[in-house]
Amino acid sequence: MSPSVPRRLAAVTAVAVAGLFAATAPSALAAPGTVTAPAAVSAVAAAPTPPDIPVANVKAHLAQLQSIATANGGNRAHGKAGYKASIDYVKAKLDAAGFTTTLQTFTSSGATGYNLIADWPGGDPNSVLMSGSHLDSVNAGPGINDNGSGSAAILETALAVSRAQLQPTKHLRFGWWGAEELGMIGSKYYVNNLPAAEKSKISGYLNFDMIGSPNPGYFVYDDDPTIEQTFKNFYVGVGIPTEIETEGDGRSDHAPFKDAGIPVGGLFSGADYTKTAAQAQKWGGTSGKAFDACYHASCDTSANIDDTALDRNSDAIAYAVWNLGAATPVPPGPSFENTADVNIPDSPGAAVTSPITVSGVTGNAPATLKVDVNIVHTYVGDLVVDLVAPDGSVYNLRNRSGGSADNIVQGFTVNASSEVANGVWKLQVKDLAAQDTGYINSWKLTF
Ligand code: DTR
Ligand code: CA
Ligand code: ZN
Ligand code: ZN
Repeated sequence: MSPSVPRRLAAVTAVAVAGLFAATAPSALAAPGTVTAPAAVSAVAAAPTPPDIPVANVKAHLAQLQSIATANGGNRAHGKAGYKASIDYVKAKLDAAGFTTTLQTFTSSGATGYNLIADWPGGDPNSVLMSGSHLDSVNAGPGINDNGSGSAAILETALAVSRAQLQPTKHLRFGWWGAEELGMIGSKYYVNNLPAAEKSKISGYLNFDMIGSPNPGYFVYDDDPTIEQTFKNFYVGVGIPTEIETEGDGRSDHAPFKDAGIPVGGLFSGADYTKTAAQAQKWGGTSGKAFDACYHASCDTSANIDDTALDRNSDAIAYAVWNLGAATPVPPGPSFENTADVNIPDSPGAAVTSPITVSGVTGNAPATLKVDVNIVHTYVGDLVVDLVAPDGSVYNLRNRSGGSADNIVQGFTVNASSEVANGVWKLQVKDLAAQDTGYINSWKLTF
């Protein structure tokens, strides 16, 4: 039976080796509200390389939002003058840059709310990559980190798209949501009022809510694996370790999109949770202190921003928009393969293993570790197939399933985020029923 080492209840999902984003069905956004005619967009070759987003530009937008709050009772909350002034500021920048903007109105708590949707002309209208942030603050303060930071970063990314006259394969759309602090009212209104045919065109939604926290962490949403991998690839590239954002499910504007079956992802630098000593060790900052001690407070002002985190996350947003918007999706992380044949002794033989030595991967394995298995064997119902981590933890991939079918050629996604990546991983196979034999042909790990 199964080996003596502890068996983890593995979050293992057997997946076909699928495409990155499903192609989806035709035509442009049909959102309600007034539409401002776009400036003409000249056909210029798209810049394949993601740009560096000038953090000074992002901070200039934050300074404007701060001024707006100061001039309007100290906040930019739903239903208040400061929010509408914030929307007007962002819209003016986008109109001037050639975006097609739509102001969507809704009512919540007896006040008019506003969503701003901006479409970059061109790209495949059947495959829309959307980025969004809520623009409203709480009543208590100006909301510069929560969520001026996300709003300013995607605004500057949109302006960078215009500066580059980018011509991505996908159609790019950006959204600034109202009344998130009241319970994601604006984003829910947008998704709920999007016809089903329009929803199915959105190949991915990227959410950015608090990305400049003064005591920052670097968290990546663990939702769509491709989007998650894209952000992780960026941070591997700049040598910053990341963690999975675990408490964000349902807590920001990606939730309505996820509930509608749209692939989602995003970045987060932390709110009122406390930074641990281990996190301070890898990210700097102060352990035992909140990532953002001014969360939902009057002190969430222009001074409540870590410029480095804002800069890195803004660049990560551009990296994701350029790569996920491109025809060729972002390549997965590093992979390691063993193609040596290993015979599987017929029952009651011992389990056999095929080793892969992983090196050069920073930190832990991902929650979406890809395991591709190729086993030549008649009657695969005989077989128990496990992934064994370097510390001996066992993740069951198959347990005598498949009956009389022959051969296993299958991809699995394993949540191996608690395992150190580097070390010797093993594919372990045991034949538990007499007759029918075979061998491990090859297997591969992709991080
Ligand atoms: N609810 C958001 C802040 C927030 C708290 N946890 C997460 C996780 C992921 C994104 C955002 C958040 C707000 O107060 O706007
Ligand atoms: Ca930058
Ligand atoms: Zn908030
Ligand atoms: Zn927020």
